Amino acid sequence: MSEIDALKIQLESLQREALAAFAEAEGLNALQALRVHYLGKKGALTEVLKGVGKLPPADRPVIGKFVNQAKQALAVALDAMEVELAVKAKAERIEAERIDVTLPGRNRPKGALHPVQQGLDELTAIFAQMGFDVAEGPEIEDEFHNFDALNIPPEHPARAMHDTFFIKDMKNDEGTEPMLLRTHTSPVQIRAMKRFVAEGGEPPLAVVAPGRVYRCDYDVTHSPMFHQVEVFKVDRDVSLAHLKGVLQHFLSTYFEKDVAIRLRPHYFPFTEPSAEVDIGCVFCAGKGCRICKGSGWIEVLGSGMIHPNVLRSVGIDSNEFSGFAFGLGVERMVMLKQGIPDLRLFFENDVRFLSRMGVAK
Ligand code: 2U9
Repeated sequence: MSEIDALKIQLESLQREALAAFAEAEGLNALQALRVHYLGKKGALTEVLKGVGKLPPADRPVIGKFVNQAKQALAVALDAMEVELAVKAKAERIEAERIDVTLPGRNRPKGALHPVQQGLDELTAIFAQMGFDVAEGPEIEDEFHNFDALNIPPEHPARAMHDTFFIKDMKNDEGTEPMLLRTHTSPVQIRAMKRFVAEGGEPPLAVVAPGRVYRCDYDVTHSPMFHQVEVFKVDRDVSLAHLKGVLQHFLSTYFEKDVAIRLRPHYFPFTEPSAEVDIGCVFCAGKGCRICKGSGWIEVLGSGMIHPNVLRSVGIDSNEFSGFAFGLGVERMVMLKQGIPDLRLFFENDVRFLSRMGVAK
């Protein structure tokens, strides 16, 4: 066999082998490796070309043309295969990333205010709607605003009853008063009245004071931190009848029905006369049940006519003006309205409870 025929056969077999390898290439990287292997500078075809040098010069153009045709054929086959593999790779990627747009969306739990905050807002709004100004004040108070100004002098048993958290080694700015965590929101009312008088105001003055209060007390019905809403109105000729009218409107609005109310005489140092206020039991409509202990009535708040000493302590003339005041525990009101059996549920932050109350619905 002539040298040139041997080279031709070698080339044909190389071409067959290459085309078969291209057809079986697994991916674009493998194909690129094959391109280098057959057509690269040190590739198989180049090796064959080296043999051309050994041919007689007359034969060289013939075999040169043959080699170029083989090169061309391999390049075309590689390009075609590359397109095929790229299309396949894209199709696979699309399949892998496929999303079903008809699936329903994932529900994200919705947040909401804590039930106590919802209660505070709801209660405050009722009074704001009736024309009471909303006032807030410091949770760390001095003894004067928390006790003395409210007709609770030192040694008064009411001070002991409040189970106060005193703040060790802390005095007011003047260095004259011990400091404490307020045991009720009444000091906010005192500050509101004092500011009003200092600014030359003349009653009427009507204020609602919502907020957090503290007492060193912890059992089934008491938490060391709880919330109050306190309300007062001062004007000429304010009477118990005004108190009763405001209470009737407030309690019927809050409980969303015509509740019966009754005032029972009581004692508070800051009001005279004082009364505890009951509503007809919202659970048994007055028939008597476990919640109202068979009485048909539930105690909801404390109230009275502001004591002349309290008015005097803020510079309001008690001969000219009178006022009513009342205070309520927010947790208790929310428990009664929502039928919550245990005060501690408010503070445990168990999502099963919170979600029933409007959080994470
Ligand atoms: C001023 C004058 C008088 C507010 C009042 C009560 C009666 C009362 C309790 C209810 C449940 C507190 O949260 S509770 O434990 N409050 O019984 N509060 S009269 O009297 C005031 C307030 C401010 C200047």
